[in-house]
Amino acid sequence: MATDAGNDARLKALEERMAAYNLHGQWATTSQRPQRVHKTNKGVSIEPAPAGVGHVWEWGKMLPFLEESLVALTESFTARRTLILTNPGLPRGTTQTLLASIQIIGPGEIAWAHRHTISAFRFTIQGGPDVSTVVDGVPLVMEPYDLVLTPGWSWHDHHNRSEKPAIWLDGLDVPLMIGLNQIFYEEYGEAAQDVRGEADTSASMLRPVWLPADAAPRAHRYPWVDTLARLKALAAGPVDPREGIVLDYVNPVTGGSTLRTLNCRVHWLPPGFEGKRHRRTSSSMVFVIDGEGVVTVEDKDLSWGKHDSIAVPNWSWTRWVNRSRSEPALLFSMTDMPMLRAFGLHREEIV
Ligand code: 1HN
Repeated sequence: MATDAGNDARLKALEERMAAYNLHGQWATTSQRPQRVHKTNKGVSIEPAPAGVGHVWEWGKMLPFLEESLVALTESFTARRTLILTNPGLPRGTTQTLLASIQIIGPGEIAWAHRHTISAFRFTIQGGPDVSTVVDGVPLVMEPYDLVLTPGWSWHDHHNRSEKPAIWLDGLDVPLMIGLNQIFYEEYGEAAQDVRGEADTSASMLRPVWLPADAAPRAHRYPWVDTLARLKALAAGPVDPREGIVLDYVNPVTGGSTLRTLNCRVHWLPPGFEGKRHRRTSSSMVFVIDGEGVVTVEDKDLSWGKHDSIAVPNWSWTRWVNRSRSEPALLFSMTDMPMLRAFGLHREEIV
């Protein structure tokens, strides 16, 4: 902005008097946002800079912490014994909108019933027929790699009736809810809910008439046997050049994204797969079900292996490679695409 010296003094005096009245000229604001400013021949052009960095949490390093937390925090009661994957480039959260954590509960333990406006899911790592989450009275079994939804404001308590610790990945929209200042939280008042429904997943397709048609997505379980069978059936077919064979976990009630704010996907990278470089305005967190490879995030090559967790920030150039020449790699991911799509903000570039 061009001003002469005389006007400068006048403008400065005006700004000071305005500031005393809680007013600030837009011309004088400096951005606190992570952003990249480009000067083109037409003028200034701004794009977001990725918030946080690409990062891998290795399973082999995480497991000892988890096991020690089981001894150090003998009972979790109303809290959760869950280790939050905090992005080294952010004050909180795994990405700017998503939070992932790894939770462990001991044999015979209950993580007490509560509900919150935060939407969440559990992706089982170590589970079985005697591990479950009760969601709004409906018990959902957690076999390895089953996905279980705990939609915003649904009551949920976790149970381990097996002989060994149960472990799963929690995925939640915590940073977004904090940013919007929309956190409501309530304890049930008892450790566990009464079981009201059948474990049958079709229960989530039967909606009580007193709930509005667009009621929040209900309790639901996606058994891994079904997911794997679907992946295998499609494995010989066409492959997405960025991420191999990709399946969305569709919400059975809305037909839309897995939860209102976040989406879950499963990916099959064929042996030797070398994905195309791409970037999206959404951010994601990826959990390695099986396999090994490299993901390049911006200018960093990050190696990953079985059960590692990976943060991929928004608008960062990303490239997936399956290092094995003989085995596919299987990835589970969550993204904040539904939040962005709701406001028409989802963009993507591929090279
Ligand atoms: C939470 O309520 C659970 O219900 C898990 O199991 C992880 C991380 C942050 C905030 C609340 C749960 C969580 C959480």
